Amino acid sequence: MNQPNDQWISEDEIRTSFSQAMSAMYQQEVPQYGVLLSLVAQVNEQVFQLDPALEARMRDHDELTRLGVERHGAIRVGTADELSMLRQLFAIMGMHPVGYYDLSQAGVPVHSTAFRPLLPAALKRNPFRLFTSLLRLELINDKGLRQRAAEILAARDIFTPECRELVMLHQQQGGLNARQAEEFVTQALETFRWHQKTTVDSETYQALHQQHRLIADIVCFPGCHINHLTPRTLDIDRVQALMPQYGITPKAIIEGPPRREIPLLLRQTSFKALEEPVIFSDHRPGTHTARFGEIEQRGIALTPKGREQYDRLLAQAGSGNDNQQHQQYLADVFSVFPDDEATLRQQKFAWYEYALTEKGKNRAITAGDNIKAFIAEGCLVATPLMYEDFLPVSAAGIFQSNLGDNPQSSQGHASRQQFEAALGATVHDEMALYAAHEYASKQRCGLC
Ligand code: OOG
Ligand code: NI
Repeated sequence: MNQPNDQWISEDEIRTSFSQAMSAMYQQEVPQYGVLLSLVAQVNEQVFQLDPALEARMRDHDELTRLGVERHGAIRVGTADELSMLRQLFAIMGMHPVGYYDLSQAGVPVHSTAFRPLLPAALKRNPFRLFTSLLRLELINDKGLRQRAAEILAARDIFTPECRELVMLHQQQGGLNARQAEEFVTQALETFRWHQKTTVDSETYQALHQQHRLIADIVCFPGCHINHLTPRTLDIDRVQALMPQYGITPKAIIEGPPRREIPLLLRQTSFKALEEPVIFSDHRPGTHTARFGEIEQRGIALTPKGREQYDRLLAQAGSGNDNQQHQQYLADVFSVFPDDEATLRQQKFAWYEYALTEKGKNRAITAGDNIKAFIAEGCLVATPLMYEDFLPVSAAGIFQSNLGDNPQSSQGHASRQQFEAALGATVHDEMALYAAHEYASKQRCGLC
């Protein structure tokens, strides 16, 4: 068993350096991402100007630190070995696989998880997450092409030798010192860098591209380039409306729930993927379209009961032709969903963190005491938990908005077992994490 060692750099620090390095690299690679970052920062500032109480509340709950650094990204890998190596690499930064997302239902030949911090303290420091998808080669129906793709993938190593060594070193000694941690960030970043040169000739690229655009994206390059990074806004409707003024064309509709008094789960929108020049291995020039930008607005985490209702209402609302119409449909359908903190809590639709006030600390509280009464008396406060995960229907919408105008299909069914076998670990259940957070807070208050 490895002992903690005070010369080791903490997971939180390594994750923060890595997320910063990734953001700097992506700003250079995709300048529109930099524009989006400043637009989001500007709108967040305006939101605080209009609603100083929100800023004060976020400051009180130590939520401002994460807002400034918060982003998620997405990557796609081709093999089980790549996925399991990523798991080991992200573990060094305190990022672990949470949730299983089956995208094959939506015609996208991948299944996914999100690597993210698990515990409240780490999430507060920096909640950096990476939505990570694994190609499902078995969904390529042309046998010859499937074989070819497998061979191409088997021949590449998306990790530098130094990165592999540092991951092993970490496993042996139980941590990384400052110099090693810095080198680790530099080496790990290489896996996610964009490469203009493909590993395949133009004919192979075309054949894979024709099968599915995503397959070409995953198979034909020497690394697993980061395909977007997403800052968190406090007003997604405003950013969506302002994007064109900043030379950015947003996708038609905002995914997820409608605008609410108490923001729910996750709302997302993206800008279209760029057409970028590439050079095939036979020296022919071409283009590849994969990398884009996205913004998100995060809200309250729902319990299984609340989530079931969300999924039902979302399916009922369907999809409008344009964003305005779509948001109107959603707002109408979601009018039956509670929209105040107390009702969401009392009906057990959402997760909360409980804390005693000064007054509450002087009271004897026992398990089974009435939470509602304590809150009313000013002895207890309940703060909603933020949703830290993703939504499969929204993710499918984001994938599809970047797959061009002719949707390609691929039939499949969820295969969580197969995904976990490739990952070399089981994925954490996100609901269990929220439940544990709520339970621990109740325990601290003496409520259970
Ligand atoms: C991932 C798309 C999903 C999200 O925010 O839901 C996603 C991808 O395009 O690789 O990032
Ligand atoms: Ni995303």
